[in-house]
Amino acid sequence: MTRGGTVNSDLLTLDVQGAVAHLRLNRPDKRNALNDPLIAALHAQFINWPEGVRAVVLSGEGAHFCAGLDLSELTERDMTQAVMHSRSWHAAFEQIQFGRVPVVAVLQGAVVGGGLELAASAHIRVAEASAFYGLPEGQRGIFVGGGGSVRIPRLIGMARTADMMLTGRVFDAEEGMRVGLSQYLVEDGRGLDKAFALAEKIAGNAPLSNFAVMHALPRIVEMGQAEGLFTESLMASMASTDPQAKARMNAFLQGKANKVSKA
Ligand code: 1HE
Repeated sequence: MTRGGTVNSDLLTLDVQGAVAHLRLNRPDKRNALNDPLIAALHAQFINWPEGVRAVVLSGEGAHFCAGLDLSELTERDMTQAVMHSRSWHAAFEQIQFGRVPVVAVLQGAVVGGGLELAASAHIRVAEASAFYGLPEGQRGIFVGGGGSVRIPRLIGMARTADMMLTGRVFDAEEGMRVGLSQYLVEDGRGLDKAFALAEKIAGNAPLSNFAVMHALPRIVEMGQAEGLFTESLMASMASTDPQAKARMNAFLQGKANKVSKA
């Protein structure tokens, strides 16, 4: 399935520019709905980044980020196949959240159902003004199965998630930004520029610092205070004794590194 760190699939398009990889869902005629081959391709890609990749921009081709589960597949499964299907999404999205490199998602148009579950697996979400968020599973007679019940309440709280699922409430881009579905909101057509600017910054960090944010922070958040503080000390000692940390701190002390500024 993979060759030279690149998944060979028509459903995904990959461009690598230096340290930043751009991965696009490439099923615009079906609004980037997620069928089994697309989930498998995502899974394979997120465990196979070319060596130099340090950050990923994930976007959807066309006017919509992703219309969620490919509903045409739903009728074909019995209960055993259905639970395995959900587990295959979990495995793929786990690789996005807890993989090797941070992921910046660009959201436009529909970010619904499994599309929102996919977006919630990324580390940073940049929404364009056209973005809207929904969990239509209730209307379709199903339940989230791609990690939505775990990740979405952690972004926006259980009550808002339940409201979306029970009533079909749709948040527009402004509301989504306010409640925490995106960290950035930009004009239509500006999402990729913003995401690449953020990804370049992320790619410039020490790899061990990015590792700590991706792998230690979300686990510490789930711990009790005593365990969290202890784990933080271990992670901090690993990061601060890495040669990258020493070099970067010396660069600052010699006036060769950026100051903290709002720009
Ligand atoms: C699809 C899908 C899909 C579009 N599965 N084929 N997701 C949903 O319930 C969302 C369903 N989709 C929509 O509400 C709308 O399509 C959109 C708001 C996303 C876009 O609307 P629009 O007017 O731009 O496009 P369209 O005309 O509705 O769709 C274009 C084509 O894409 C059409 O196919 P065509 O062959 O007639 O051209 C649609 O059938 C097709 N299409 N969305 C299959 N989702 C792990 S559990 C996760 C559970 C879920 O994700 S539930 C939520 C499912």
